Amino acid sequence: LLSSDVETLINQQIKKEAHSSAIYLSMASWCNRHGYDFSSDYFFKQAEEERAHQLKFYKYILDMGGTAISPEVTNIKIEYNSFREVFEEALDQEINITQSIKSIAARCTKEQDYITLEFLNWFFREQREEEYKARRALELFDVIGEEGTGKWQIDKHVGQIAYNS
Ligand code: OFO
Repeated sequence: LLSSDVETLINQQIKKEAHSSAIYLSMASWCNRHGYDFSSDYFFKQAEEERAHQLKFYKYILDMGGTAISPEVTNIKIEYNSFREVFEEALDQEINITQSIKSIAARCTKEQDYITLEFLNWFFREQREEEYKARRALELFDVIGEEGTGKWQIDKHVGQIAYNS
């Protein structure tokens, strides 16, 4: 059984994952509208992954006899100032999510909730991968450069980002 504090934190996390998914969908739209089709596909995929994270937390609460709450997601922005800004915000988003999962783990450690801690390990591995991909995408802006056909090259390389652990 989950303590009410842990259950609340996980329900908040469900909302954050749903929010992440919606942000990525919006990024996919922006990239597509500006001709960055590989990046658009990349963000579509990220949106699906966040949805999967949301459901994983959701089912965990139910498996543990708690009440999973279907979140309301609002305030998703539509416009970005630049191609680079999209990726800067994607990296910030991942770092925030990692921090948020760490806070759940800190609470679980205090309560000796080893079952939830073990469940969270999957997410820590996932966040390592997610942060890597977001950081790698942003690095492309510096290593390739945005001048000339740079943005076109960056977009193409975003389509090839893979994580090898
Ligand atoms: Fe759900 O991990 Fe990314 O944000």
